[in-house]
Amino acid sequence: MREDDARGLTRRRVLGIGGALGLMAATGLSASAALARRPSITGAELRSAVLLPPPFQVPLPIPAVLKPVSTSGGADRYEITQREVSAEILPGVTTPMWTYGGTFPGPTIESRRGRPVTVTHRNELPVPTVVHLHGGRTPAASDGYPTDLVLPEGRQEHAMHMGHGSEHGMRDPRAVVTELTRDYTFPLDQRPTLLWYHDHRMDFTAPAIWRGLAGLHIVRDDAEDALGLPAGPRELPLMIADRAFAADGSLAYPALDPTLRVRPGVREPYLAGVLGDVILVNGAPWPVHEVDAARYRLRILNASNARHYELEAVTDDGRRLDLVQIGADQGLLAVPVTHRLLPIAPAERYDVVVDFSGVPVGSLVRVINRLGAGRTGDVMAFRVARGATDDSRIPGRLSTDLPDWRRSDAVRVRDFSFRAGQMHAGHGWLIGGLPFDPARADVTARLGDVEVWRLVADVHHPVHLHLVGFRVLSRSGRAPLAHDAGLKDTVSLRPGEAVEIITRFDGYRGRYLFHCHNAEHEDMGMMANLEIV
Ligand SMILES: [Cu+2]
Repeated sequence: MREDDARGLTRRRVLGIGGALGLMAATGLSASAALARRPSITGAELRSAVLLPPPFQVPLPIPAVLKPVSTSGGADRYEITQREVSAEILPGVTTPMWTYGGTFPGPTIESRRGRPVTVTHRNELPVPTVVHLHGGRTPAASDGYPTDLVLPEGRQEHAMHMGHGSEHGMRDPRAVVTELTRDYTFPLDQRPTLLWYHDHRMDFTAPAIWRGLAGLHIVRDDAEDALGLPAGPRELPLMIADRAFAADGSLAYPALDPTLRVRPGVREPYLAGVLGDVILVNGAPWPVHEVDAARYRLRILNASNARHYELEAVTDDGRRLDLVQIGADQGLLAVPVTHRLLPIAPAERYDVVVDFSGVPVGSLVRVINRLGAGRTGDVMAFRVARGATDDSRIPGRLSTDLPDWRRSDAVRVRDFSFRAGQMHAGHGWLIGGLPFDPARADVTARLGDVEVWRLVADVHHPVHLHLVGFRVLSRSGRAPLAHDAGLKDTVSLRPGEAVEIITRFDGYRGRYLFHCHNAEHEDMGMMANLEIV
């Protein structure tokens, strides 16, 4: 495809709020009619001002596994310093980034189910930070509530003046603010799965993640280890994230306040979400990885702010390899589900086995993005380097502990709309017609209660609940999709869609959140309180 064609395609397919919403408003289209013409992407794409490398040249980095500073007393203790570094993301280009421990992605933490972990985060960045372990079953004090700031050293007095919350002026009397360091404690009493940690600061989550504040956290247990799934070098974490680069090599981002301190939000036309034109996997642009002709377990996370992908694995001769899904956001499925095309929204994870054994040695398997155009249509590639023996397996039965909540178990049904609207006299993204306010009680749920939630969207909204996993019951009155299987913590609402989920609020009491994980939407109001009592 010529570059000109690719751009034209991008323009036609990328509709933000000026697209889908305008379409519905201006033409009086019903939601179902809009659904039929729904845009494949919500957001607008930034274009890099540096020369981009050809695809499949840079080796896939595997984030280092962090060593604990202590393992005594039945718990593991880690230390991570949040600091600015100069990274080389594009070959020969220097990019200042905000990192966990000096790398993007940050170091991976490997944990065992039920073995508590304490991570001491030290903030050496120029702004306050908040760490949230996405998908963690975490006591509220360590869940990274957006106003529970860790201030840079010497900023305590300043924050007091501004009212213990965001410097944007939203006051939160319950905020617990610390200076320089904070201990986050994770019991990890939960199903084994791929979690990720990232910044969650009030009003500025999107640009902070964009600058590099994201890392992986894997939880394992004996039952999963015993399944015989591909392991060791044949298990690969893949953190997919799009970025764009300015002429000086820095990450481009259309922040209204480039210091990320006072005024949140992004410029037009990026209000519906910021998309980059470079696809990174584990922090490398369109990387390539040499594999054996054997099964691999790919633990895929979409860490993009707003970009959705539809992933396919395609061989040189145009054959599509099966993507055998074994796990979802919250761990193993009951039985494997085979996909050819796997949609993945921001913050979702899929645990997938791909078999390279039938692929000729020396050839390439490309992972492509069916929602992309031009360069964003490629993600990464595997080069099958050698024949190999393979004693891994995919058991027909993967787990037997998935919750099977039924509608009749639910004590309550709640409805929430996720729509564009007015906020502070400007553009916002609202849940139930309201922008986020830390001081407002949105949902109060009793510990142990089962509830059904009905979530309705205008454009794409990947909706995430903290603390609990849930199951997808229906999509617009129909059965869930194949990739909705298992236990989720993020569900991708598509334009005009109504999705029902069911969950049980268990684990811990306290103040939690639910929000859209389009990070720009989240910063522009699309978040609400979930109080467990
Ligand atoms: Cu959203």
